[in-house]
Amino acid sequence: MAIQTNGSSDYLNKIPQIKFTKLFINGEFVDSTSGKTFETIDPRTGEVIARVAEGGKEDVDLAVKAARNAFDHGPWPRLCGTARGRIMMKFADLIDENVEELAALDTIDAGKLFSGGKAVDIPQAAAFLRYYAGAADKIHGATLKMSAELQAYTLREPIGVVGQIIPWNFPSSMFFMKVSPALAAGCTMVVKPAEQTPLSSLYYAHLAKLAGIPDGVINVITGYGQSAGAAISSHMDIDKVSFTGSTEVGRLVMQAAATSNLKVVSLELGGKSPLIIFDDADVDKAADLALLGILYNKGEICVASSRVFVQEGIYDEFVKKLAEKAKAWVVGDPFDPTVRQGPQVDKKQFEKILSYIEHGKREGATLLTGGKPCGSKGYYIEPTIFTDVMDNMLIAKDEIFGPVMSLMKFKTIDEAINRANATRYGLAAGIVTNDLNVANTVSRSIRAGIIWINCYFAFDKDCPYGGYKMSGFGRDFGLEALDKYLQVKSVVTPIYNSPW
Ligand code: TXE
Repeated sequence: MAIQTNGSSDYLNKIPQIKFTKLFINGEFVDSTSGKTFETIDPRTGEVIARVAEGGKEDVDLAVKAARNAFDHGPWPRLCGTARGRIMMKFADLIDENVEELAALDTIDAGKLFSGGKAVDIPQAAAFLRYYAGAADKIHGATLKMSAELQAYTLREPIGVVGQIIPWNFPSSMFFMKVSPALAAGCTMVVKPAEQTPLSSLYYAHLAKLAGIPDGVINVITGYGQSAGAAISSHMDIDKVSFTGSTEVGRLVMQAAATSNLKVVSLELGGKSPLIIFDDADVDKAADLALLGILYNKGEICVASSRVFVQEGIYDEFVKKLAEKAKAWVVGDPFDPTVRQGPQVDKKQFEKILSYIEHGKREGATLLTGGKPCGSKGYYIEPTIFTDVMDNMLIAKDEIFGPVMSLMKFKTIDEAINRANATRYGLAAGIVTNDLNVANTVSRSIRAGIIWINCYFAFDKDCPYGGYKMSGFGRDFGLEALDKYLQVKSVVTPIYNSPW
């Protein structure tokens, strides 16, 4: 399969100048203490885009010191919620003014579709800020009538200095999914973007300053996970760490939190989400949904529907439709508006996906479509669908995080539920049926944080999602995410005539 470019050089106009490559500490862009830098690579070509400051433990220490000072002595946690909200709204407006440039940064850094960045990721980043800005002045405690002698009220206070460790698949949405509720709560923070995608985070640091976020409230440390990331999760002066990434690293983050200062942890980890399609489904629509569920963002999404279960009555027809649609799916330069799938984020991820494909072939699954890289440069992979997949094959068990679907046939509703639940993960699930009883039964029976009925990836900032089982704990989105950055203090007082 060849990759598509629209043949014109229009996209060259979209390639942004790289303006920010240094660490952002206490409101200033600074070099790393060691002076080290690392390369960030364009996955469309494998070429270097820029060198970015490589933050290490010393830099995390400086950032935490700034965040601690801003929390203990600065205005941010002490401002009334309305004032915090107003500054957050300004921050969102600045994002709106720079949508194209920000989308282009994520395209060259992560291989994400430029059209998707403009229409979804960047507007969503601003939408997160506005949603939580609106909540900033509605953070209330409760009044408790305790006994004849005592009464109490509760205060919901910001948790303190937060470490935010971010993955590379949604550099902009993830940044604001984490930063927005923390800002609304009145926290200060040290953000570590993934080493593959540091560019937009640094741009957001610049916009935060322009918006009037006080120095020290948002610090951005670019660098590697084993050094900068580990320094955050083991830091003695960070009160909470919020992590999104692999289950393996999630475990390390939790261990580091336990052996340092027992900081509060929330984890959003991997998934192997099932999409269950019943006999009464519209086959054409169901095939579209299944394809979107695995190919959106080139399969680099934690809730990808990587296991598709199809009921036996429509299985053959479904397979035929799916193959036709997958073959027509356009892979190519993510700046090209007709392309639906860009390159995988980096060489490591590209090779990991290809090795799972080889494993699938060796395990005896049948390749329906794809199975190979495409193009002569960059990290592009064909939309790949395996049939004849058994539940115990590695491709059906592990998170591949790429455009690779495992397709399986089932007979009964109970079988579908049992097989869908036979995974260590529990992030999301999809159900396609017009039968309300089936939809309700299955959605109650699946152990996952979000269930989509007759839709997929139907996210909204107001609708919480997160993991069951080894997909982590804590919820992103909605007011549940705000709670992660707050803690409750009870204030107890005797009442008149009390023996106290
Ligand atoms: O993730 P890592 P990787 C899954 C997906 C993917 C696999 C590996 O299956 O193929 O993970 O991707 C930081 N202490 N997901 O290796 O390493 C790291 O710098 C503290 C699912 O890129 O988990 C980055 O900022 N931090 C996922 C972040 O953790 C550490 C999104 C994620 O990187 C660290 C991404 C350490 N010891 C990958 N080591 C999702 N749930 O959406 C690394 N990091």
